Amino acid sequence: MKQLLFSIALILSGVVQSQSLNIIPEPVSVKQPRIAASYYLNAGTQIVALGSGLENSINYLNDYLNRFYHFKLKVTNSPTGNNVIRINFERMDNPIAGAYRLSVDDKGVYIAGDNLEGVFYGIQTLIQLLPVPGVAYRLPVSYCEITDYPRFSYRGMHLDCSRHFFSIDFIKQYIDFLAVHKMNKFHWHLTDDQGWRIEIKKYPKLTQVGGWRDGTIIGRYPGTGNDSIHYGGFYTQDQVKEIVKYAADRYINVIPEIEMPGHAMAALTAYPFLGCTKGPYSVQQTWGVFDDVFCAGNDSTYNFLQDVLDEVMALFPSKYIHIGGDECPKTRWKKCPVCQKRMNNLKLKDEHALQSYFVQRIEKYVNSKGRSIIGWDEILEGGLAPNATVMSWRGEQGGIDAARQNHDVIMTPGDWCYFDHSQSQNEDSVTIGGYTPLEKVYNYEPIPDSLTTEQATHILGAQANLWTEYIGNESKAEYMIFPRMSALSEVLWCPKGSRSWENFERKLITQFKRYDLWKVNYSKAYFDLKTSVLPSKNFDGVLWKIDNKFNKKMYMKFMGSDSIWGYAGPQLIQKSGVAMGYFTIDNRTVEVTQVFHVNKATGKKITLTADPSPSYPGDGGFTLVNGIWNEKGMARSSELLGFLGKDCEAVIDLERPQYISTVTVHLLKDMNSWIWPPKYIEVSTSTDGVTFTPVKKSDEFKLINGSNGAIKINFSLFTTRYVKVFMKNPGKIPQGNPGAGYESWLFTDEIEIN
Ligand code: TNX
Repeated sequence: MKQLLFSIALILSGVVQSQSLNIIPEPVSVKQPRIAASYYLNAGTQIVALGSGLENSINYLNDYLNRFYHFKLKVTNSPTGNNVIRINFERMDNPIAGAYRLSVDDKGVYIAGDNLEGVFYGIQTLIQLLPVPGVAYRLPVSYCEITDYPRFSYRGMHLDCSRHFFSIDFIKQYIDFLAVHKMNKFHWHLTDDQGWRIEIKKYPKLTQVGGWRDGTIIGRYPGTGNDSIHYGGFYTQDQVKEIVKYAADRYINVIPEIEMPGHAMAALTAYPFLGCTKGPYSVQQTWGVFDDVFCAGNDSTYNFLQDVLDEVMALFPSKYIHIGGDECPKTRWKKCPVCQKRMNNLKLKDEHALQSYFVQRIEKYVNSKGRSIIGWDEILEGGLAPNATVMSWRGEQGGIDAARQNHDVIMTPGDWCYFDHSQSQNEDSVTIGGYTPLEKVYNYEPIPDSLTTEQATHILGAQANLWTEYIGNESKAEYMIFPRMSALSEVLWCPKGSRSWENFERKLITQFKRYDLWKVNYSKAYFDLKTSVLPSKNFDGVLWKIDNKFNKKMYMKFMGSDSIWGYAGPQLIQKSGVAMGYFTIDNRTVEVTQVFHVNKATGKKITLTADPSPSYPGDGGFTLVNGIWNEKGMARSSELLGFLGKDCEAVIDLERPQYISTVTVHLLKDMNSWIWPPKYIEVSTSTDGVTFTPVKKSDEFKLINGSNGAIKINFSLFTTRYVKVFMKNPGKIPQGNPGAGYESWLFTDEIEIN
């Protein structure tokens, strides 16, 4: 009865906000009739195009229908009957191109765009009104009235084709992914240390030599070896033209990025005269930042880059040319007589000013050809080039600073927009690290609160970056962007404050079916079980808590045993092994496993003398005795405690005197990320927890795998109740290492006592 009343109420309530439609990004306004009804699109539907230049939109619709529903529509100016899609223009005067109106009723479908983009987006919306999965000859389209327009003018996706090379076919597919999400900027990262990917006629060695490397590291940096496989590829100028046209037909602007002055090893390898030391150089087989960069002193560098940019600008009609500007070490410039001479002549105060000179000189050239530069936020250091647009990637601050200096900004802050980060805490494949789940992307707000209304107008939009160090194939690339790209599309399109995560979650179920229809790979992390480890009240083990957001019944088992039981609350774990939890939803089984390493310290009372850094707090001291080793480097930083320039000292109470013979401290070592093992560790013991006697010290750090390692101290068997473990921070990073002169990080994840 209650339900009946509810449905009557719904029928009478008039317009409903898109509660049954599944359009992503959500349109600005959706009205549906009181009583749901549908128009049916079929092979007899005719398209009437009332304006000129509408071929792109019509072709797109027909290609989509043909691919996924196996029929096409006829275009005519003299339709018979009401089975018609009418396409037209209507002035809507939205400041940003792309506004449209769409209505579906008994007279068929009507789409009117404010301009060509608008029509195209109207077609995208119509496509999303079609049933999924495809293959039906009569497609119901719900009656509705939609008015829609974008919030931001820059709605972008980036793809790094240097670290790994992607085929022209995949680039086209990627552009189609943008199109269906009503995105309009494709940032094509074409050059870097690991490969130069764009043919430049005047300098053929850039691709002949710079396009290839003789191997790639295996696994996460620094890697477990090198695969020694000759790897590379490049895009010919004809292929580039093909991509630019393909994108333009979808109202997508391709912005090429030619990296300078850093990330230049591939170019230097091809033409060693471009570097300060003149080589020899090699195309890099590992990831990171390299000291050899374009020489900023020699005019020949600038002449070369201008020649390259001439060819690039001839290929890409884009107003923006991205010139990189990030992560440029000044090591070589400091020693290079030509760079130093230039600094002297120009009275530049330091190498940052030299970088600024470099970027400004290139900007002047690009501007002289009627184009503008975009640079990563490092271009703020040492003085911003006068007309540059800043891409803020090291957080939001670069964007805020640039907007305050009245420069345009594109937001790509790592925490929300780096799609090379993991989206699941149970990620099995290697990623660069970080944790950027779907909901986090969805809740991103590109305009920082601290900007005035006037400054906020400089935020043109945002973009997600797909760096491909650990993305070696198309399927992985799809997995990393989906479904996060769908979330980002709402961030960029929907009016501020109108987004609804609940509504997005509802639409996701259909969106997953669309991905299936397109046959693309995507992450199922949305369904993930949430897990946590908690202290047990009696210090007799740890509790494993699992949760799902769908209120589904969950089950548990221990691997290697046949018994399965219904999960009834946090499970006490008292022995080492692999625990597994799972549930089923929508015919899929979602499972999670956790390896526990139980020892005498596990779950015991622990006190830290000083807190870890607020950036890496873990669960405080408990993290060191929770029975979980961090087996994924920085990728799972919630499992670690980080101390910046500070020592770590922990006291564990074993509750009663116990025999012990080893203490093992699990640690991380990744000098490129400024993470060093402790100078030494020292174990002290006590019977009362007050007076401690030092027992043994050790500095014998052993790498176990990747960046994970440990220091283990062996004793001859003795008894103690309290164990104090002191880890000495190694202090300032020595010269000749990344981050030299800065405080080093000490990272630990477990203290094991046996
Ligand atoms: C930083 S973002 C880089 C890239 C890496 C990326 C990995 C930026 C301007 N530079 O070279 O691929 O981190 O997340």
